[in-house]
Amino acid sequence: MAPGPALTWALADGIAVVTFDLPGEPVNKISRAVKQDVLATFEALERDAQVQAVAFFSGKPDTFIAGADIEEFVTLTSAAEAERLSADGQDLLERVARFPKPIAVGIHGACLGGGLEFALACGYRVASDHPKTQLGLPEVQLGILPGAGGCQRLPRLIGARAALDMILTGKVEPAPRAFRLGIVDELVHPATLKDITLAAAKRMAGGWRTKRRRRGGLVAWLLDGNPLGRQLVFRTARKQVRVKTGGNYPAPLAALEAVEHGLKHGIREGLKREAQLFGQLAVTDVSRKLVQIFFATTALKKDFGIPNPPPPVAVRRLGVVGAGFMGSGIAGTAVVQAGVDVRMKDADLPRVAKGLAAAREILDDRLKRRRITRYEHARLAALLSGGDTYAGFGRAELVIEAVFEDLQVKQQVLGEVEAAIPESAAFASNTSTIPIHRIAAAARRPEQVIGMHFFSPVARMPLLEVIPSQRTAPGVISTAVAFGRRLGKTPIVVQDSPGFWINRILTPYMNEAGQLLAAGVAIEEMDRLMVQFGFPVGPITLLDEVGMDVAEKVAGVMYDAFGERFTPSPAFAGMVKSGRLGRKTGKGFYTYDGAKKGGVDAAVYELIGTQPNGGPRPAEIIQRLVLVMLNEAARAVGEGIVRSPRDGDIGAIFGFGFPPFRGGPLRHADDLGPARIVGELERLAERYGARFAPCDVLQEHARANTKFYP
Ligand code: T1G
Repeated sequence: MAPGPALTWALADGIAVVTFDLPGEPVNKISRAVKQDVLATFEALERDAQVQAVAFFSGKPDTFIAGADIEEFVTLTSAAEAERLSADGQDLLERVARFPKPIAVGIHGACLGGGLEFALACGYRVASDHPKTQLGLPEVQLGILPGAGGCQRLPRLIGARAALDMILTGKVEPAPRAFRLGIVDELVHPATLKDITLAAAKRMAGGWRTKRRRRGGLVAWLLDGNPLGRQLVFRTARKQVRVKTGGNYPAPLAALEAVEHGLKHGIREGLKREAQLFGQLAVTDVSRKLVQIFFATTALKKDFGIPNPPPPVAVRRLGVVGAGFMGSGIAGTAVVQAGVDVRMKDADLPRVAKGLAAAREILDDRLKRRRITRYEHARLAALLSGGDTYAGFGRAELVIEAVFEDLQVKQQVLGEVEAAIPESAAFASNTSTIPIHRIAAAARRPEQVIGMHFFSPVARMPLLEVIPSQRTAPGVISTAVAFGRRLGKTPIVVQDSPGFWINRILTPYMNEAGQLLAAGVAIEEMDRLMVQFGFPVGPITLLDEVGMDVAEKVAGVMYDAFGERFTPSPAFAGMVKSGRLGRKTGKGFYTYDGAKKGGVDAAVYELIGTQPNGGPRPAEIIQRLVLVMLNEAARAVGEGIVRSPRDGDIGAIFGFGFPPFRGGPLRHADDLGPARIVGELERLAERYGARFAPCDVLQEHARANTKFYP
């Protein structure tokens, strides 16, 4: 079988230097064709007597191997076919693991899924100490499990606990941590990766083999090293997974079973069970949805939201006005993610100092979690500065304001910033509701004004709404989108309309939560039901996190803009008056002891004038909350608030945690079926009012039997 084009090799002093470089593809991925190629190449290497050992590298600049070709999953039609795909992958890597000549692998860039499984099948792993070199088995994030031996080889290499920690979360480890865990044998400077890997192959050709010691000392021996200890590990992990997934994501439990089965019954039985479980998972609707989200997010990585986007301006200095919770979050994230110079400004120095300290906490947290070194921490901290004047703004390419959510205040800041920055610089508002054209109405250079709406906490929330006004220059749009990506965010470009996308669809949901409270639904019951539905937290907890004052402000702006349909719930009014703003004031609907959240504060029922005596049945509670959101989402799509259902769904998932396994509000609407939704909404409208009246878009889909996704 002639070797395919993806793998090439050359002999160097008895070492076959193999390079994997998939032609025409930005990343290396293992498709059926590549598997054939690998098999043919290894046959040739085995046959060639001059080959004493193999050194394996990627020819790609930033990726080693990104895993199996995810596009092949989409075509799978049965669990049996998927099981076959997994078993084929296992057979290939079994061939590599049993190859009669030693294999050393040099890893630079992303080494994920089947890519790491390949490396685990090799005899020696060298990794470059570079931010791009990341290792992990992220399969559960695609609703599947590591199906090419990863559930067998990783636990045997680093112990059950450390392996489960990676496999059950799908988290990706930077190279230094992968070295500390024992996944890679050597961590080297990128420039020396090739030589050191070749040297290792040479040593192995001479019979040398590395001695790997089990890490973690006595605890590791007690827990990982014997069946009893492992039983405890699996029991604990199973409990944690059930709580975390809420039973909505079958992959982590299946992966746990594949690991446990293999450690109990041996690698052969483990591989069989692994392939079986992979087969079952790969054809589930959950996996299909998560794979759709993967491709949507990778497509969004290249999409600037406008046709023919001009090249973005590279932001080297960022100005941030407003050193409060959002401003300091933006400043800290900009320094740690993009490494840009950040100048903060607020009304007085004590506020600036507080903001700088909060921004530095984001760096401290990265240091504590060993994501950056002490040296990097010091270097990045030096990029942060601030004052109570606009000194230093003269060199900024971009300024983001995060001041009080008030039009006049924002217009005043805009005027001050325009006077301090170069004409070519852009001004972005972090407003969450106020239309950008209204803020820009006071601008001298309205074409340089745009909205960049971050979500709290900024360092953790992945979504960024980029909102151009009609007058915003295309170059400012691409600059905002590109800068958002450098902050590690997924930007979606949305229309300049009150509440943009996220608050447009979230506000009716929050108002309905207020209506249900007033109808006697208990706070913890409502939150429990929506967590069960798949949200990370329920609507009432979310209100406490966001802050009742912010929620009230948003609800007011939305009511002014859209009228009766957005009537704020009377239940919430008393909260702000009584100073119960939520977590930030230590009391809201729930009690808080410092950062620790307590139970519901029963006193709020009296405050909002209701008693938790039941209200509608659970199914109707969920239905009212979800359908009022889907209805508004459909209406907003009809108005072009988002450019595609894809952007809308990714926005809702990344913006406020709409359940990923449901694919987002618009995919979920497609699954429920527009006709059924219209019927239910009409029933709810009759009973509870016009806010449930089905929108034209849904009625049209119902009439034409069409969906958001063709
Ligand atoms: N399969 C198919 N296409 C892939 C791919 C993959 N594994 N990885 C990337 N792409 C495409 C992507 O869609 C995009 O396409 C282009 O490559 C560049 O990607 C048996 C079964 C590697 C960190 O989950 O995390 O192995 O838009 O824009 O920002 O156990 O891509 O150009 O047409 O994202 O530099 C497990 C997925 C698979 C890793 C690079 N692997 N990939 O990020 O580029 S399951 C993963 C990533 C598995 C085994 C199982 C990232 C990246 P297009 P990009 P990037």
